[in-house]
Amino acid sequence: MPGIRTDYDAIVIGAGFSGLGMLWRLREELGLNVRVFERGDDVGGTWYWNRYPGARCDSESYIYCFSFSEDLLQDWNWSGKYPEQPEILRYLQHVADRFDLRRDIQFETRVTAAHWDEETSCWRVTTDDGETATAQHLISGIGCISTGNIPDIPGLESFRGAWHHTGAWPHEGVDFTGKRVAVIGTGSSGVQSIPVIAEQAEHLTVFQRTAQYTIPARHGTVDRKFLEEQVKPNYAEILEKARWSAGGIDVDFTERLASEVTEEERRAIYEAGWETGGHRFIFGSFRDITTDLDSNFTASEFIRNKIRATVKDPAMVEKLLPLDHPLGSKRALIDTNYFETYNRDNVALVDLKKDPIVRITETGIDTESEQFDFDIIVFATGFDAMTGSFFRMDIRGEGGYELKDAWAEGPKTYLGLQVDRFPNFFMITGPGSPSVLSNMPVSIEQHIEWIADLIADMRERGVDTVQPEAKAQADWVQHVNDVASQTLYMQANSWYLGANIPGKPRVFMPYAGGVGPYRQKCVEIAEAGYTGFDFGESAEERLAGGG
Ligand code: N01
Repeated sequence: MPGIRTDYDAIVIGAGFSGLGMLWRLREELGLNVRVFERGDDVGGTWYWNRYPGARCDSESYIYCFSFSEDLLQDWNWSGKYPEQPEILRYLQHVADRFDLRRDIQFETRVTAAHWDEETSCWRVTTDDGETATAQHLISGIGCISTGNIPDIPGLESFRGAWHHTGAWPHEGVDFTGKRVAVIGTGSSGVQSIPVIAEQAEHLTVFQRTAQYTIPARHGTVDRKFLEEQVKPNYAEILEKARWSAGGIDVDFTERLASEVTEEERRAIYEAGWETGGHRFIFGSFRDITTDLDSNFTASEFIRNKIRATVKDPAMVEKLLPLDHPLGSKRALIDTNYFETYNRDNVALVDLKKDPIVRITETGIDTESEQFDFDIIVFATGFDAMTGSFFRMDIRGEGGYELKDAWAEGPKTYLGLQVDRFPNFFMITGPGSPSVLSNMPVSIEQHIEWIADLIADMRERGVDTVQPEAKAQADWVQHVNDVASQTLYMQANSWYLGANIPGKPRVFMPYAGGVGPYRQKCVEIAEAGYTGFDFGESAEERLAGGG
């Protein structure tokens, strides 16, 4: 083994899906000494923080899981068709307990800095308790969507009521009974929480900047028969199919084109998709919805007609109709009673494009034309996604090069896994990987396995360091852009592009080439001896060179 003396072989940041899986693999498969730092007081990551009402995942539960243990797959039983936040958190707690992971996790500890020490070829990690620890490898499991975006609206500090961001929800919950509530934002978190809050609050006012397409989730209890007869006996095949699919799920995308069928047939297909619900509405109806604007229009218009048919007040309908971006160019949404909620007497909707927020006052929110009084304001305003959580830490690579500077024009990575001049620093679901465009656990596990294999390979060869070659990284960044430019994603202001954060460079951050093709590239690169990666000298080479 290389002669590096460190406190740990690897330090992992975060104890969500990524951190837990990485810890298990490095410790149990490679026998490494690993430390995980987690800022929360328990495991769970996203599912620890996002406890807002209605929070659930929109991957179906049987596929939202770790695959590293067949026993775990067989033993765990989800109760909902889609897994709900409390249950996902219980699942991750169960994993932590079952595999005895907690003993290597230091909770309530935030990593504030990580500096590469060239002398000793290791990472020196500082935490908010002022301690430092060293490790040969530093692995980020901080998630892509974990730094909340609270818009800089003047006056928030003067508000005398309570306010909460969906991504940092109080553990004791929020009682909306008898309260006048504002929800700002209508992305995934807003669309999930608005119907639930409306049922409890005395009055709810939704502040909407962009009208959304959303499809009924048709959520319910899990189909036990399907689970017992079709999923459990075939888990290995199901997961293998998901690994090589476009989105990390085990369903076949249709090959049918919207232009190939008559209008009547098209409507019938959309109707059937609407009844089935969930994302199948998109990938089960026509292949070209997400690539061809004319085909996309047929699906968009179908949804607009559903809004017109569902919402009774024509003035409300006008505000709710998404007209300024194609379906699927922002994160696709699925919901339970979202549009129906706007038929309730206790719900109002403000169109911020016509009547923007001017300030928050002691008692509520002022828009250009109205004053509103509230007891509680909910910010469902999303996240400084993909890069924000990295920038909260002072990460410095070779020669003190700061990650903030390396990414000043937008994130630059090789495969979303590593950054040039940041040796032995790995990212699970980093920018430039398919992560957020996929069923996350499948993408997370692919990264975990790939990183662990690379570290094992380095140890076998007695190599101390690895980082991407500048050219390989530049080519990958170009490829990520080229692929994105062929999609409809470029036609909306979304957090994929950093458009939700004022001043953030407008760069499409995830890799839109699909989970399976991405996996294939990663496999080929590894099999060819890690093309595009630059390895430091092996111990043998150093000895031969007299070093
Ligand atoms: O955040 P978002 P999110 N003034 O950025 C609006 C995952 N997730 O927390 O569209 C007024 O999507 C903003 O408006 P606009 C999932 O990947 C998954 O909902 O930018 N409004 C938008 O309406 C998801 O995509 C699940 O014009 C402002 C909203 O706030 C990601 O997390 C559940 C504003 C933010 O929407 C983020 O979702 C939840 C401002 N200054 C989350 N700034 C599931 O799996 C922003 N907005 C189901």
